[in-house]
Amino acid sequence: MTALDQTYDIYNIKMSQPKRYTITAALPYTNGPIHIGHLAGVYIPADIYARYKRLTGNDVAFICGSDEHGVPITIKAKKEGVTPQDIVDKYHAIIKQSFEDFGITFDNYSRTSAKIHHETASEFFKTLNDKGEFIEEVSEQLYDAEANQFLADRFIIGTCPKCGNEESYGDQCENCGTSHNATDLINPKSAITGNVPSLKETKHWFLPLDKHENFLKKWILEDHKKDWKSNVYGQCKSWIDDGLRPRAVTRDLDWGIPVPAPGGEGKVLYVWFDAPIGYISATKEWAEREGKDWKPYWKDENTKLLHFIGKDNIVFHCIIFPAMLKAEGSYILPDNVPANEFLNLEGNKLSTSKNWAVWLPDYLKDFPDKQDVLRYALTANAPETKDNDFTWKDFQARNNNELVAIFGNFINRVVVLTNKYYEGIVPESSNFSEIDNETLKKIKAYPEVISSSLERYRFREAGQELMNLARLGNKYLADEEPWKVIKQDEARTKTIMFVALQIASALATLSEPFLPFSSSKLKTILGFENLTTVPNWLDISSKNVLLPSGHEIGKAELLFSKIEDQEIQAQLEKLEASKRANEAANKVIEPQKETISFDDFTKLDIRVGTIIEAEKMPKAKKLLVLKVDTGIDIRTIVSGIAESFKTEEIIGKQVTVLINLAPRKLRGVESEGMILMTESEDGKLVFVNPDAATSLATVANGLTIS
Ligand code: B3M
Ligand code: ZN
Repeated sequence: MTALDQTYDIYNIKMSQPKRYTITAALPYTNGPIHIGHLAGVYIPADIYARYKRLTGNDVAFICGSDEHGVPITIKAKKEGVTPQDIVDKYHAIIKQSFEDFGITFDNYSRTSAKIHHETASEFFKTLNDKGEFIEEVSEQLYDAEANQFLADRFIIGTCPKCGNEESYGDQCENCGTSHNATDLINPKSAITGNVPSLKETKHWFLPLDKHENFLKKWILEDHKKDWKSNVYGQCKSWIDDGLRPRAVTRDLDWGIPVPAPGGEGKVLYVWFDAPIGYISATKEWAEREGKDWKPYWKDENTKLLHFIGKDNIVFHCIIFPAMLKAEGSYILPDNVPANEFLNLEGNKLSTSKNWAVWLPDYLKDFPDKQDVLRYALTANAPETKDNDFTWKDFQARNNNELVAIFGNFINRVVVLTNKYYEGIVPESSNFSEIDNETLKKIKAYPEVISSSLERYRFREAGQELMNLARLGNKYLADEEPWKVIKQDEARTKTIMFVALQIASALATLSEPFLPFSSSKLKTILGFENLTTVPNWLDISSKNVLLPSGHEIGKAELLFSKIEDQEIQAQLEKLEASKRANEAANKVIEPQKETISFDDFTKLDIRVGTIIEAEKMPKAKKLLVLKVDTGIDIRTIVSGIAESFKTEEIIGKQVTVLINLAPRKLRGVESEGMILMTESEDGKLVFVNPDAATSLATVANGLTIS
């Protein structure tokens, strides 16, 4: 905590002084579009926070950009036969567009291939090098002789020494989150050739984390024990407890920022060395454009620096980057790193390689005006303290039962009735009842209630509090029933509508960080642009009237619309279909088996038979017990097709049978032959069909033993 925070209660925003905030969101790797997991974990909370800080009068620099170096990008380029620059150009544009589409209000979205970043990162490295903050060391690193290349980071796959995951990368295990050196991996293999690597000597620059251990211990384990989230604190503690070791910050690669030091030829900065400096470069770029000075945002002790990230980035933002900043000496350190856990999708881990994801460009195609719905559903389900699951059913329920039925319904009633009774003019109020006074008092408390959640990075809670304000509005109307009262008491009806309009105005303002598109629509409906003073966040708790009598509002417009069951079903089917297509695309095509002689072939006695009975084999998922009429006899054949066919659909079916296969017992049942099966293009098991005009020679090609 800075001295300023101790003077002003940070949870009491009325008293707090405007501050300067540098808010960063993890720079996405530019090797693919972004999906809902990224949005939920990093960009939505960061945007809510940045918007909220701006609305409460603070000076905010909200910074992000594309992370364009690193091995995943070179791997993708290799796969597609294009240059790494082609890859980053393509995805930088797509990702930037997605952020704009979802209303993420970065002050600057830069990229690490920008000149200003190359210069800033090189300078940073040189400063540390000149100060003697690195160790230069020749060591043995993993080398792929066939690819003629050192194997850094994701070019190497092996068993994680900590959790035993066999698919860990050289720099980090995605299963347990541990960050390690490539040489720590057990059974390492080259991701390029699959070869077992050899060791070869090479020189690198190492950041001696052990040298910073005392500082890190005090700064994290003592100073931030209370205010950092427990998942973040816990990861840092276990890292420090395991003992800190020097980490190489250079790599033998050709894609990245060249090492600016003698002997650095052919080497680049490690992506995790340059990427966080990207936050600084992006701030510089923004300040230059805006005619501002960038330095206070990174060097003034009164600035709050916050990093919004996912849990796999914790060590880099809490240990390595702070050690770099400390070693450099002129920078502030992060005040907080509110990292989130992971979001799952329909019960499974989000996965780019398995195409188990909802990509933002795809979502927008299907729901072109529902950005706020996704923002809301992801906030309501944010993986703040543990991994969480996104389901399309929950998404639908959040929309239909909350946004439409509570928020939208309340606004609609207020606007329709105001137009109907008073031609859209806010009526005069008279004699507030006890309930009115209580309701007006409750409205005043909301900014602080929501702020208090946001200040503690509890975005789910904050989003629910916002919905509670809409609930308050709905309940007020349901209890006061202006549509009934108007028949007997005009003055009372006016007061009820006046109060309801104040709730609507508070909602318009307080919803802005969460539902920016709907908030702006609602402000237009309420005619905010014609107000002399537009209510801001702080006004709501201090002013008695937000929308004055005599002010004219606009016509009703739907803020949210119902999502039907078929739309949800379509999304579920789309997800399954893309997973299947991906499995088919990744299917390994078996090489041709050894040639057999014609004599061998003629030994096979293949006939057309008819299935006359079919039963499931008890306690066996895959097996069916069939009775097949072969033309010479009726025999039992056990076939492993139970997962692809129902018993009733195959009875009477003509099939191709190999009848002179030596009998074999399967689960105690003797099988006297084999039904010939093959796979269709989409990977489904199909019978080798005796009706089709296929010669046995082609049929036999690709037979599956079933
Ligand atoms: N690009 C990792 C990631 O996308 C990385 C973040 C960099 S933040 C400086 O998970
Ligand atoms: Zn692991």
